[in-house]
Amino acid sequence: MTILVPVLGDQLSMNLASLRGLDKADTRILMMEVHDEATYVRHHIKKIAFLFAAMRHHADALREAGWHVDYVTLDDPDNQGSFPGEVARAVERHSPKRIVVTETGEWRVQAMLESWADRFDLPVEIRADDRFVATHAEFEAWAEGRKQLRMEYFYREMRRKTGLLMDGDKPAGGKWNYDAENRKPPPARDLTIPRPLSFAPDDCTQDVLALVAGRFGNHVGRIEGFDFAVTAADAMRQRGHFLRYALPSFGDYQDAMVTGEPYLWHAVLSPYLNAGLLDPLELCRAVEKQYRDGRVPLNAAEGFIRQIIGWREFVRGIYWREGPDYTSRNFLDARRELPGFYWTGDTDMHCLKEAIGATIDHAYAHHIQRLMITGNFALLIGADPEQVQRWYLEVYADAYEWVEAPNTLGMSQFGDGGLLASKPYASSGAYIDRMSDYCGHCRYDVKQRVGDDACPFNALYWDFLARNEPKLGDNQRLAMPYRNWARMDAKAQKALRAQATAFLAKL
Ligand code: FAD
Ligand code: DLZ
Ligand code: SF4
Repeated sequence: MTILVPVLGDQLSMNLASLRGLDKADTRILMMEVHDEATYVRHHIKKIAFLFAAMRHHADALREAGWHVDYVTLDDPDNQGSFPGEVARAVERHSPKRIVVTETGEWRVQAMLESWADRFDLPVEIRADDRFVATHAEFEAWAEGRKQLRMEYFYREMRRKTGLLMDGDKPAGGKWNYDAENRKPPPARDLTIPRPLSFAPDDCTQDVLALVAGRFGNHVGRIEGFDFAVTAADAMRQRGHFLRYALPSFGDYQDAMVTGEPYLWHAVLSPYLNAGLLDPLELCRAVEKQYRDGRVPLNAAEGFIRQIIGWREFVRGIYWREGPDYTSRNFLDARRELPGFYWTGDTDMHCLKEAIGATIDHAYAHHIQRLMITGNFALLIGADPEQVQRWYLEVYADAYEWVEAPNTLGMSQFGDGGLLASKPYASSGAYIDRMSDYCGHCRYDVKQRVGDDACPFNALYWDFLARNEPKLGDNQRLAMPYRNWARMDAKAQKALRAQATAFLAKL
């Protein structure tokens, strides 16, 4: 009697929980390219291509390992276009005695899985996704009773749990966090900046590119230049490349931004981690080894490991703890439409042009571009966080709601009122100028606050603080900017607010 195991697009791991312990002869794996998943938000065309190509290669790898796989392509004339529709067809084909599946990365899809037992009148076993370090129960136990949830304390628990960068019960080097060493200004653009590997599409990937270009040509981005890794082996090559060439300076330049350099010393591994081609804990162990072998400094290794077992695990914990309504929270009551240039890059603000341009070209932008350029601007203009959140889900190849929503709605837009971040990540042009070379290439003057040539971020920043004072005025971490605002004379305040109002009216 057959067991049916649906494997979703972000479950491309050979060691997936739902496959463990099953007899290959009795198991039918179901993988499906479905229209609903490709369009519930209009995903970047390269994101869809990456996922379908990676899914097809993964199906081959599973077959080579002896599994029976039913693979439904998007252009199969019988394709029902949805997970439930395709599971229904597979149930018809195989009359399974039960369904086994790994929990998903989104409340929307989780609700589908939970409805299948009734719908198909079959036992459905939903297994925990153990590709993460913390279980839901562990996160709950840690969060329970705390007034504030702060990543740093959770991260220390994860260091203890995994033993990563631990010397006995003490953190390696004596400190938990070396971020103070990680804020170097941008280096000059030069040939020592590593570039991620580029992978030429094989025949299977070429088929996907043609299919996706034909069906989703009206989605953001272009299919040309597609060079993602789509197999676990190639993802491992990019991992090795990162460890060797980029990791040593990862910490130093983590917050830097340079014109024409979309990747800098970042790993460019998130699409592979999130789809399941790479294992996060194994990656962290490899990073630690680089440090222990004396090949990378501690600030780089610690900074990187914190992103994975700290931030990545922390945002996942928040997403599942907070429930399906998390994505509709709007603490600041922000209602503005996200400007159209988020989909075209057509703006004269150079920083936004760079960040959005990279996003459209590569379905990638590094963290500080996402947070301090596109996120910061959306926050300052009062864009509707739900719209902002959908944009991020659409445009990045690594975006799945469990990781994207807390980062966008929580960290970047303060939509959850400070659950995830202790203050809004709002800044004027001065921060962007300090951490990038963007302002030198811009038609605006970052030093000016009012006038035709003034950097828009400046007036928008003060206007943001002034307009949200009833909600943010007592935030201790904003005490200094609010004091500076209060010290400004009424005429200067009025001029800044008028400048912001005029800019917003033209958006
Ligand atoms: P690196 O900078 O090299 O970092 C290494 C790894 O650490 C990443 O691959 C990622 O797995 C992990 N990581 C780093 N920061 C975070 C974080 N804040 N949350 C979770 N994991 C983190 N990351 C996603 O994976 N998917 C998203 O949809 C996503 N949306 C974001 C939206 C906003 C508004 C912001 C500010 C950040 C978002 N991030 C998201 C986090 C981060 O920007 C990306 O993980 C990172 O840019 C991926 O590129 P990289 O692999 O080169 O990362
Ligand atoms: C993102 C995505 C897309 C674009 N297409 C598919 C698909 O056709 N088939 C599939 O199994 N998964 C796809 N995915 C990933 C799912 O949306 C993802 O599994 C859920 O959002 C849960 O994280
Ligand atoms: Fe961005 Fe202002 Fe700098 Fe121009 S001057 S790049 S708009 S921060």
